[in-house]
Amino acid sequence: MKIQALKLFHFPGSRSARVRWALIETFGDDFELATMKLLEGEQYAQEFLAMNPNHAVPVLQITWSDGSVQHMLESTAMVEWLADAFPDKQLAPTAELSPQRADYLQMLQLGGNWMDSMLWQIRVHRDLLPESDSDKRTIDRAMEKIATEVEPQLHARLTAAEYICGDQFSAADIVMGHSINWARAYGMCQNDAFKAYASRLSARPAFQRAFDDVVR
Ligand SMILES: N[C@@H](CCC(=O)N[C@@H](CS)C(=O)NCC(=O)O)C(=O)O
Repeated sequence: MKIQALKLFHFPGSRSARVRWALIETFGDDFELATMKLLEGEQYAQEFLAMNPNHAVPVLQITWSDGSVQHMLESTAMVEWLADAFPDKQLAPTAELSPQRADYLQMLQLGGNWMDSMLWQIRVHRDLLPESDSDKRTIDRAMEKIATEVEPQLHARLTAAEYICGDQFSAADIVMGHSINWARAYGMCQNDAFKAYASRLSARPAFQRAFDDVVR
């Protein structure tokens, strides 16, 4: 089936920026962007909860050519779906029995799941919970785990090659690049290999457009 229209529910710099980046890399600019007022609680409006009971961005509203409307959730699934749906953009190894495909999915999930869940713990306890509920030990544990267990794996890859799965940019870099930049904002992943990787990613025009609404 063909896509008639796409609308991305978004918040600047958040996980929806991964999807905005992947959309620009694959589909182009012809989609609607709805920026949510998360800090004012707009994600709890009944209309939004009907699309995403998890009250979170991104939501990708897909209007199909037969007029049906679908609401897709989960940023990592969206990035993976777009990369597979636009094979001419060469953002993913073909879905077949190959070491490249296995490695690509591993790194996409390591960034979008394993690392993301630890970064989210840090975000919640550092920035979102009231002081009385926040737990410094949770922050310390997650930071320690990323620094001692995850960073060395990523560092080894980024010193051996330009991108996370070798010398070609892939959708795994969209998810992993976002998580690494997130970790960098918390003071992790600071050395030269990570710095050079972040510069390579931010030189991409699609990256620049995807993050053009982030207030620094
Ligand atoms: N696993 C989800 C997580 C989505 C998520 O937590 N989004 C955050 C922004 S990065 C959000 O909208 N939070 C608002 C809330 O939880 O109320 C995904 O990757 O799409």
